[in-house]
Amino acid sequence: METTITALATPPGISGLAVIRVSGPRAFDITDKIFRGKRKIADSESHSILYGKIERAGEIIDTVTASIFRAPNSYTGENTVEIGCHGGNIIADMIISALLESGAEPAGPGEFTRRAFLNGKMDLAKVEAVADIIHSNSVAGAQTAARQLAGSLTKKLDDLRTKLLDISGLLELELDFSEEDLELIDKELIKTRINETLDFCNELAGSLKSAEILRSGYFVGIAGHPNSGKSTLFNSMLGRERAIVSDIEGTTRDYLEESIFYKGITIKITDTAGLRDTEDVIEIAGIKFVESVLEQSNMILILNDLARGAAFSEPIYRRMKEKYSGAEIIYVNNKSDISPETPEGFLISAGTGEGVSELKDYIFARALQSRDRVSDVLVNRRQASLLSEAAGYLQTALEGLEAEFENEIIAIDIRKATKILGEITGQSWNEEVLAHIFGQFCIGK
Ligand SMILES: Nc1nc2c(ncn2[C@@H]2O[C@H](COP(=O)(O)OP(=O)(O)OP(=O)(O)O)[C@@H](O)[C@H]2O)c(=O)[nH]1
Ligand SMILES: [Mg+2]
Repeated sequence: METTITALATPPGISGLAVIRVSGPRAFDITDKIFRGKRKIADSESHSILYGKIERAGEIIDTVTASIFRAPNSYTGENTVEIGCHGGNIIADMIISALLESGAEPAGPGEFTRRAFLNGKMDLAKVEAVADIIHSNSVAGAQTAARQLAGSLTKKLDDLRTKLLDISGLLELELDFSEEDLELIDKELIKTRINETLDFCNELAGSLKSAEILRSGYFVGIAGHPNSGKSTLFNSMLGRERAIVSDIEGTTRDYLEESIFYKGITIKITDTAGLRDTEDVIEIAGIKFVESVLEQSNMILILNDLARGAAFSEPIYRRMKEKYSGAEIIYVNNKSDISPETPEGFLISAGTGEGVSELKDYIFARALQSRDRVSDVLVNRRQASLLSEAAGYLQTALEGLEAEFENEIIAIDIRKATKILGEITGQSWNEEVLAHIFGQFCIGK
């Protein structure tokens, strides 16, 4: 971390202001080479703001503010300058070029946050919360990530690790006295403690799906036979003519995805190509797409054309239930306006709009319920898989206790679980893990 890095911290494009970050041991003298103010940055106090001009090859580029943060009291833990300049496509680029000419290096994706982690300013659970806040698609998601950034997950994990370390310590302590045939520890208490941790790990790992809904939204796929009215329903739910509707079978060939943001949650609705046996190569390609869409759906609406009978799409419904067991599959009868039948369940007319708002309300209610499992921690895939792994070791430890294995053996499993929990916050880490985490960041963060 000998280098001094720089990048634009705000999104590129037209804006009132832009912020350029400079961080590293030479942040002050590199910025001083191009900054003209009343004082030098290097001579200024931490957490002060200087007003001045940026000069490059004798030309003034912009009038700016320079916010000064002295190590270790900055985001990265290094000397940092944040240059606030005018927005737009040109000015910030010119200032960054001037900084690069003066000895700074371009920052990689997430490199500021990576430095924050390596300097002990932030643990990995907090780093991941930063990514979540940036990418969050729901109000609740952003709030939960903010709590996580404030340390809620870190604190919980630290508590658990301490508990587990205590247990393995006790088990090993008893080992030292084993010659004397003393029963020093209460095995039942140990079991309870392990069980508590196990429950926590399982619960948190199990909240992954809810967390992903908070993070990216609730995915609803519309599937069914051609002409059942999928595109008509899609348009009706969006409230605008987005997809082409016609009475020709196979009108929709690709899939169309749109978002509705409602009551703080993003619902992503996808209209797909109708499912049928066909020779048309383009349609076959479209039907293949349908599968990839449905695979990631939280809910699948099987839209049935009631004019062809209420049971007409049941074979598709059964197939979907079998194939996508992780999703909620719902049978919806459409075209109520042209059929005298009144079957049970969802009955709508996508054409006239009858019943569509009830269906929409149901989808939102389910989306809200599905996030209930998230309390104050937003787990991601990496954390969930570590939690499951730790749970596996704890389960083995419990079984070992049950079978009255040697303390030594049980303590090994508990130590392994402890180490894995440490990987979540980054007490133990490797380059691969860091590359994976910071790869999801953008440049400038
Ligand atoms: N009467 C009536 N007609 C409808 C209703 N919904 C859709 N239609 C008609 O059914 C035909 C097919 O509608 P689409 O929405 O294109 O059907 P689709 O399921 O998207 O069809 P593909 O894209 O071919 O798979 C069109 O002529 C629509 O106007 C409805 O509720 N009532
Ligand atoms: Mg269609």
